[in-house]
Amino acid sequence: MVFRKLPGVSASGMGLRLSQKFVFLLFLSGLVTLCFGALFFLPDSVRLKRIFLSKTETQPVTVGSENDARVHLKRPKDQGMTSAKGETSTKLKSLSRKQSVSHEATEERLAGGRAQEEFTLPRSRAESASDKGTSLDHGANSDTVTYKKFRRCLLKPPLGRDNGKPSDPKTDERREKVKEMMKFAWDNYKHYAWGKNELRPLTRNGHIGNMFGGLRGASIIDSLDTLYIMGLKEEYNDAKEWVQTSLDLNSNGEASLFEVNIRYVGGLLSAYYLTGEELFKNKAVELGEKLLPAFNTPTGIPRGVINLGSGTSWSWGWASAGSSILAEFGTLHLEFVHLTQLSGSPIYTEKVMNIRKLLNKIEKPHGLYPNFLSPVSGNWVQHHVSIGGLGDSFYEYLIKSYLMSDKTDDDAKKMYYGALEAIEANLVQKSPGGLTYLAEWRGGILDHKMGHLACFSGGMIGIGADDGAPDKRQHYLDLAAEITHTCHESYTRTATKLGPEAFRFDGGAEATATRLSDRYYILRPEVIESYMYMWRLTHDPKYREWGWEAVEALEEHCRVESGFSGIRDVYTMTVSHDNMQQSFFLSETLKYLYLLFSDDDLLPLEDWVFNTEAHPLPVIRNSCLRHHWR
Ligand code: DMJ
Repeated sequence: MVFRKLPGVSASGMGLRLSQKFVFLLFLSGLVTLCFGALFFLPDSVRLKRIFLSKTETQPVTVGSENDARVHLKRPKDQGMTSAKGETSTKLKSLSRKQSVSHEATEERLAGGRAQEEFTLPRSRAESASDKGTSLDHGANSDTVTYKKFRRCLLKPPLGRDNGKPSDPKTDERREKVKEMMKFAWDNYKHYAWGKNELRPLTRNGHIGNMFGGLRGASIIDSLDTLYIMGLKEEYNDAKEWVQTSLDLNSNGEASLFEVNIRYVGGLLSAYYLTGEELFKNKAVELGEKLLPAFNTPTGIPRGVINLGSGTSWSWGWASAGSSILAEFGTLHLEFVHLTQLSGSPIYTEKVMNIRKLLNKIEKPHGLYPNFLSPVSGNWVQHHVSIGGLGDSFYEYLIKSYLMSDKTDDDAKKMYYGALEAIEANLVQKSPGGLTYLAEWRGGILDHKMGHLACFSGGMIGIGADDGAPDKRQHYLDLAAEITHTCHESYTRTATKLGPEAFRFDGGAEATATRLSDRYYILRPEVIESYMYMWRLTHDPKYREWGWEAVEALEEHCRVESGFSGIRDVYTMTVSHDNMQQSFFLSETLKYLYLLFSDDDLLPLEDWVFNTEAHPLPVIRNSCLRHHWR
């Protein structure tokens, strides 16, 4: 290399000065890099960090971006089957949720994210404004779980390798059919009932109802995640835009605490966790705050109804002696724990832990949890026990709290298996025809009736089987399969091949409705929900076949010109429609069907727990969130 000679400086002297300068510059740039790198180790609350790094934190995250590229996709080769008892017993496909989290980029990971990238809307002014509009300071608490951290602590990409597309063409065709049903239900809602809570498909108008305290758009909030996982991009974007511009949380009406929580809070939370859109998180937390006054009772057990504007709360008029309902106050845990995660405020978790504590302490008749409890005295009001309506999702949230806590919530685990033992000892029955069912219990007297709502329990007992006592695991899986079989029987014994609201096992009846008032079907998901879980757990093809029977029946009897409708009598072929497309049809029934015909890597059960309205919420891996991430 030739240096041009400067006056008065020898070539060797110039070389020395240059190398000194070079070393100095090197040192300086090293120092700058170190300082900048150190920012990542500061807590989120430090101002300097927010100034330098806040932009990347608040961008909607798209799969395949640098945020996700580090999530390692470790596809478990099907984990060992636990030994089957005999030919008739169902085999358990073990679901280990304890895999380690690794963070390398893989091609599979990137492939899994393509669809999501295309979903991301440009951030509009309305959204940016709304991001700033909530009363809680989401960025100010160092415990706040950022979206990046959360994504890095998942074991697998949420949408799988190829959005869960099954390799088998027949299954894929069935999945496409379900997607078409969703689009049809959505398009009609959009056309005739946009912004209202539900579609009335016969009269082609909207229904508002009185469950949501003046909140609107229940079908929109309930559909966000379903549209998203199905890849219905335009529809998802319309739904998101409606949330941005029209979801008004400042309503002043009387709402069911339970319904607002499972549909609105749950729907917004899962939309946030799937997409990373801050808008959904902020709306969820803003709404969560409005629900808090319902807990202002002498025991902290919330009342069932709350005025979202004034915060006044009271019990349902039909609930005896001003009591609160087990399935209502017992179905808040999953959402409220996530509200604490996202807001950094412990209050949500404190509220639901207080409910848990009281229920754990109180004396239980035969180990059972009655459906009515006084929020004033903290005592049971009546001894009616049911795994169907009034009780159902309380049990569901116990096992799901345990799973969602990355299997660290031992109280929930103990309470769930304790309750299950009591249910087995007191409610599980075998009919003369050999069908296993769950009766209801009234102060020690059995009512041999099982509601459609109770059919979720096949799935619940199935997902809890693996964590039961080692000698009980296969038994629980068999019990789950038997209950799911009974619920399927209740469908096969009707003219329409759809199941009644309640069926009985007395007076010669076997899984059949004996009263006129129990013969209706309102597009409920519970039976299909159990097919989906049992499919994931066993891969027995009969569950997909049963799901397909339901699709055909829905198409034949519930599809009308402008949407889907419930029917008044499942036992007659000349159906009478009830003129209501329930929002849970879009959120649950069609989502579970879609998952049933998808590969297991679409919303893998190792990472996701579904709330009782089928909104997926991620497992919280505290050790990963706390320690591993910078
Ligand atoms: C849904 O809103 C939820 O599944 C709830 O837990 C029970 N009822 C409906 C569906 O049937």
